[in-house]
Amino acid sequence: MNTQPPIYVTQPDLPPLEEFMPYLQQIWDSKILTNGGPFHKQLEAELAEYLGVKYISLFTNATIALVTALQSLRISGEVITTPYSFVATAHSLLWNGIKPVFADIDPNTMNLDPARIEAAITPQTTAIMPVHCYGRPCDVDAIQRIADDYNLKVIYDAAHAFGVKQHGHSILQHGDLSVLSFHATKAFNTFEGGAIISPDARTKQHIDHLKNFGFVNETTVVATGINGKMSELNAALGLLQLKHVGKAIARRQEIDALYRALLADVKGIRVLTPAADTVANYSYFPILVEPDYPLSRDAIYQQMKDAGINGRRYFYPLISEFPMYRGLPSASAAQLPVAKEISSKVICLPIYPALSDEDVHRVANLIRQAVMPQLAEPEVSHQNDVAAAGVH
Ligand code: T4K
Repeated sequence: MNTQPPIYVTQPDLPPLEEFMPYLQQIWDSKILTNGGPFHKQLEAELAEYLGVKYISLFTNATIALVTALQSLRISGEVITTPYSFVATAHSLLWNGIKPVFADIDPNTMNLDPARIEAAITPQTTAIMPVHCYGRPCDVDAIQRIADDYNLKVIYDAAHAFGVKQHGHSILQHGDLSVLSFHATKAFNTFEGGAIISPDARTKQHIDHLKNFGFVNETTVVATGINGKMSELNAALGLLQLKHVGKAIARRQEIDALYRALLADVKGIRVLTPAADTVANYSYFPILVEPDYPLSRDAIYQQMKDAGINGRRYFYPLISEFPMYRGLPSASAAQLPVAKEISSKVICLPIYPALSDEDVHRVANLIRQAVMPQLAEPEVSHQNDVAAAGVH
């Protein structure tokens, strides 16, 4: 019987509580709790600086931000999106009365395959909603070319892509809008939270009106807005988290490198190649359980669970398999063979700053044991493991 404490796929990173007390004191003194208070303004400014973007609007969560992003661009008709994501991506379309059209993914990036996007365009298509899945950048140039050719908007679900850069620039600068999540399970969390990145001040202003019921002043409402505002409590936490997030991502990177080293020689376990010229945030560590591994994906997943190691099958089932989507013509498995296959092979392993090296070894050992029962551990030191994996 397993007696070790359970490990979860993630655990939120939290700053020392005493560091948060002065922020709480300020909120209690000022009694400004929400509606664009001082912490909200400061977090927008500091995040813009940290992320290398100009215009950011904070939200209560990424789902409301996605719904609002679509509203702000008046998207209607059909939107091409990925089935390989968290269900909020497609739900944001249905909440706007938009028909999702699923296109298949690329087997290496696990993001929308540009060729499949182009093949899915109809006269009703108005936009593309790609996801930077696991924070791995989409093929942003190819997607923009398609959008330009067919006059389509691009709204990136960048829920996983906090701080991700490619070719020296923020990945959030692409498309018409990008949406971040600051949920408890993300690389940067404000308990709940999210944001929209806009390309210009005018778009940001419109989005800021939309997230505040459409008010522009005390008596004027210019749009059918919603309440998507981030509270001062969440914004204050965000300011403090920002001071620690660099260290947290650095620790994630070490864990990523250690997993890579420990799993490199395990037959039947595929680890994703790091994206080229990319600064990653290491928020997920997906592995693919291939047919030459001695156990099925679900069997090893269950063995992990029995041992108290709670990986997650992100993203299984596919969004297109949920009841509100499976009747769509684009949802049939025959049209989405790559997504279907990846979804049947994936397990996201635990990765978060507080995860110890010992626990990483515990996870990797369990996966190794099915292949090499006599040699659970590779005979190299941790230092060498990390060096061999090539920290990227
Ligand atoms: N777009 C994409 C691509 C997304 O991945 C997401 C969210 C969204 C949009 C929407 O963003 P938000 O509206 O949430 O801002 C989790 C998250 O709830 C969800 O935010 C996330 N994606 C998704 C990928 O993962 P679950 O159902 O797996 O969460 P849950 O509660 O099972 O948490 C996973 C593990 O994390 C737990 O086993 C333990 C740990 N945990 C979780 C929470 C919430 C904690 O230790 N503390 C906590 O407070 O969906």
